[in-house]
Amino acid sequence: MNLSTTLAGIPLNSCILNASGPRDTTLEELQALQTSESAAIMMKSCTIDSRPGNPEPRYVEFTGGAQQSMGLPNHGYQAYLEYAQILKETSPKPIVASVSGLSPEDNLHIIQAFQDTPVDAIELNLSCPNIPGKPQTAYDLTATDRLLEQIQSTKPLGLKLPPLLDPALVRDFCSCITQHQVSFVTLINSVGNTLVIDPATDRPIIKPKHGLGGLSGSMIKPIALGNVWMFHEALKDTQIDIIGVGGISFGRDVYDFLLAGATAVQIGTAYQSENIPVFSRLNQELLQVFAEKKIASVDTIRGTLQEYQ
Ligand code: RRO
Repeated sequence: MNLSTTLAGIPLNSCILNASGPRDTTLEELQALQTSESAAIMMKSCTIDSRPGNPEPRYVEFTGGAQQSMGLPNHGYQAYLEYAQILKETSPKPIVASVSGLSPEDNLHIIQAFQDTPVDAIELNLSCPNIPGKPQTAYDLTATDRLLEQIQSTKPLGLKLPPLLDPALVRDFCSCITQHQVSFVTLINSVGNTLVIDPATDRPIIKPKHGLGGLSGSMIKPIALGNVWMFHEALKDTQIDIIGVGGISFGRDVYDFLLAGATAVQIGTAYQSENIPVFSRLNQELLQVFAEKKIASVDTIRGTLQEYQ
C-alpha cells in the first residue's frame, strides 16, 4: 500500500503537495517544503517584477474557511529561477513554478524563462481573482485559447483554474485545452469576489477591492469536488491529469478528490493554518483510509466514484 502517483509523467512519492499561495514565497519557506512530506515544491505565483501585494488587512480565517486578497505578493520571476536552482542542488524533489503574469506577453516571457531551469513543471495561473482591473483569464475562453496557442513549453504545462459552475462551461473549456499542449489542470483556485462582513464593525473584513476576495477552506470543498468530477468526465479519454484543491483538511477529503478523478491534491488553507506538519498528518490519515478500505494504490481508485443507477 502506498500513496505514490504520476503527475504529467513526473513520479511523486505521495499524491499530496502544497498549493501555490500559502508559505511558498521566500527561499526559506520553499526549503521548509523541501524537507517536508509535501510530494513536490509548488512555488508562489510570480510576475515579471516583485510585488508587495495588496494593502492589509488582506487575510482572515474564520470557522470553515478563510478569505483573502493577497494581490500576488512575490519576489519576481527571476528570484524563483534562482530559488529553483538552489533547491535542486540539495534534493531531487519535484519543483513546480507558478506563473501569473499581468498580461499575455508577461506570461509568455516568464514561461520561456523557466524552460532552461531545473523546474519539473509549470502551473500557469489563469485565475487570480485579486488584481483590481484584471479579470480572471480563464473566464475568457477566447483569450485563453489565444494565449495557449502561443505557448511553447518543453516542461509539462498545467492550468490553475477558477470554479466553472456548469458542465457546459467545463465542456467548452476542455474542447479548447485539448487542442493545445496542456498536461494537467489544477481545480480550483479560491472562489473569487466573495464578501464577508464583520458584525462588529458592519464593514468588509478585508480592505482591497471593496472588500471582495477569494474564499477558501472546507466551505468550498463541494465546489472544488464538483469541478474535479465534471472535468474528469470531460477529460477521461485524454492524457490530461487533474489536481484537486479546495477545502482539504483531512485524509478523507483527499480520498474524496481521488474518487472524483484527481491524480494528486494540493493543500492551501490547511497548510497556511497548520504549517509543515499538515503534510505528514494528511499522508498518515490517507494511509489509514486506504488500510480500512483495503486499497492498494491511488491508481486503483482514481475516478471510481459510483453514481446511483
Ligand atoms: O495572491 C493572491 O491574491 C492570490 C492568487 Br495569485 C491566486 O491565484 N489566488 C488567490 O486566491 N489569491
